[in-house]
Amino acid sequence: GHKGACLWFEGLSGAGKSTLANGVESELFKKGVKTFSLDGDNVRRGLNSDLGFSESDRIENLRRIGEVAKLMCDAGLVVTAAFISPYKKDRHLLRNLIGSSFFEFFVDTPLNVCEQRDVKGLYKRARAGEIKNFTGIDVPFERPDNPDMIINTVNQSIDQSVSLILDFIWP
Ligand code: GGZ
Repeated sequence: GHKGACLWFEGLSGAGKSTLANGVESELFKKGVKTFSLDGDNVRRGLNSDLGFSESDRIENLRRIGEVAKLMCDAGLVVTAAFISPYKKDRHLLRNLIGSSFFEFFVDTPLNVCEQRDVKGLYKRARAGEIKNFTGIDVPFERPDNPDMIINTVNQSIDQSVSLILDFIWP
């Protein structure tokens, strides 16, 4: 069997984190690798349904996800996690928790591009003041200093990024 790993995708809402995680997951599936994907849709509705978007709730959100990812990793799964993860401190904690099988992919899509895409109309609502504490609008995203890879979704296709990620994990 293969060794577990945690592939962590961070960046703004609408940056393309889930799309990339899904792309990586389907390539791994073809190779017979067992994966599990964690994202807002499956975690914030269940395990973390008591949490919102205040700073302390986000910290707790990521802490719990990290613990779950670690368990799955220990079970030999390749876990993909797609969360904004806006604070440096929490990303450091995750790396310390999970250790050498933690890989950090910064999906570096600029705010103006995410805002133009606005797939879910959330930026529009945040600009209108209907959503408070929206990352990139009225609360910050702290750019990582040293991610394992920076992914450019503007000049590079999803397929190209997915291949680079796979080459990086299994050279
Ligand atoms: C940021 C928000 C907010 C606020 C709801 N700020 O594009 P989406 O919709 O599907 O992804 C975003 C998701 C962010 O949740 P995370 O668990 O990834 O965030 S964190 O890592 O900071 O805990 C967005 C939606 O939830 N959403 N309100 N105020 N994104």
